[in-house]
Amino acid sequence: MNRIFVLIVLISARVPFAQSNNVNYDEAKVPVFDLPDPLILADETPVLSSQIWLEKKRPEILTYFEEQVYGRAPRWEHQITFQIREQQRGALDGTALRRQVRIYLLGSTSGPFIDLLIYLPAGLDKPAPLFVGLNFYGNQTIIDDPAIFLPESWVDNEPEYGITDHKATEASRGVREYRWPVRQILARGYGVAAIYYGDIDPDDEGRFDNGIHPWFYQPGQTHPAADEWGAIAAWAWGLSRAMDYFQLDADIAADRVIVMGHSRLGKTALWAGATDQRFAMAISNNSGCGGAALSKRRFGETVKIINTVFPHWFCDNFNAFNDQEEKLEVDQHELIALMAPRPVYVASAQDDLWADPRGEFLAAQAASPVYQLFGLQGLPTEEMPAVNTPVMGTIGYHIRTGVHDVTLYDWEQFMHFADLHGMNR
Ligand code: GTR
Repeated sequence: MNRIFVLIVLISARVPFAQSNNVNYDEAKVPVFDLPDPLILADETPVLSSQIWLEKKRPEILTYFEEQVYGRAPRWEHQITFQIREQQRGALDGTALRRQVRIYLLGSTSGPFIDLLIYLPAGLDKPAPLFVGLNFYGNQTIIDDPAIFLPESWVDNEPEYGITDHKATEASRGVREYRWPVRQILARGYGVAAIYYGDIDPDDEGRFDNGIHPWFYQPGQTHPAADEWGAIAAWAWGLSRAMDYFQLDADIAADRVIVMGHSRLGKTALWAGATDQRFAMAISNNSGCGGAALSKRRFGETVKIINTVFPHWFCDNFNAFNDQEEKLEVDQHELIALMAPRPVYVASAQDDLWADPRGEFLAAQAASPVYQLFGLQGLPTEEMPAVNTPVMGTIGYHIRTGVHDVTLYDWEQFMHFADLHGMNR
């Protein structure tokens, strides 16, 4: 009863925020703000080389994001174990090798696990590069393949997919196929790996008594400390555990794993790329506030809104910046810069003003000086490009027509960008 009440309050909390006049969609009302310079150390010494960036500035920025924004993930001291539950050569009408792996996160079958679904191009004579991404409703949603195991963890209700009691359903097979063009990706020589994000931490608002967090609590602890991981950091950590597996699978080119995510999972993809340099490339699709969009612009979704509606996504310290973005010592261009010198792609959608497309572009642009330190071109444009006109340096960006979503157009750019950077060599 209580839980239902809390849920209703939280759901209705989204409506006034989204429709409130307080949400700024007017460029003229963007406050004047100073972006932190990624090439100046906290003690004001300039960062003059890629070596100083890597040794001093990068850790400084990463630590700030860890302690004030996403929360620190615990150190990983367990031996990962994995079990190949199923595999089939000739899956998807002969075009794929399908492998389903259960990763035991604490190394024991009695502990928590995540289920990893992998498709690799059939008949490859060398390890395959791959795109890995989290999904919202289970691995079975990304393609209509009856062999995919349904998740066993909590799933958000979605009556349209037949999910009404927080359990994944047969009816949800393939319902998100339009976001995951698996066959096209395979035809381009890339693999696809999927994880249901709720296997790592269910996205049920405000709760920290389920998912991975409790496994790391100190005796008596019931909630992460103010600088400890929220849900986004946990999801990113889960992606790293998949990366642990990729390094052990001889069919996968572990040096060319591309982490991709949409929306809250786009925020997660960027954080995964920042915290785990084994990811060769990161792609943020419509990630917005707390992802690729600059917080200090206060355009569309703001720090206060996101912390109020999704109190479990970031660490508690992040609340100190509600309506006080000017106090942040970093901004999201520096999250993007944490990818350097690895390629990173930011995708916006024209009608997705909530995610602040212009703020996403400006962040990608403001990350460029860090790439230049490495002798690389960051984002090769001064001006925000026209819609459906991607720009690709070592940082790539496009804004496409349409709404908050992942489309085939987006994927075509991601694959092209990956090709440009030799991911499929
Ligand atoms: C929205 C949220 C965004 C974005 C999106 C999603 O409600 O305000 O930050 O993450 O959800 O993940 O679908």
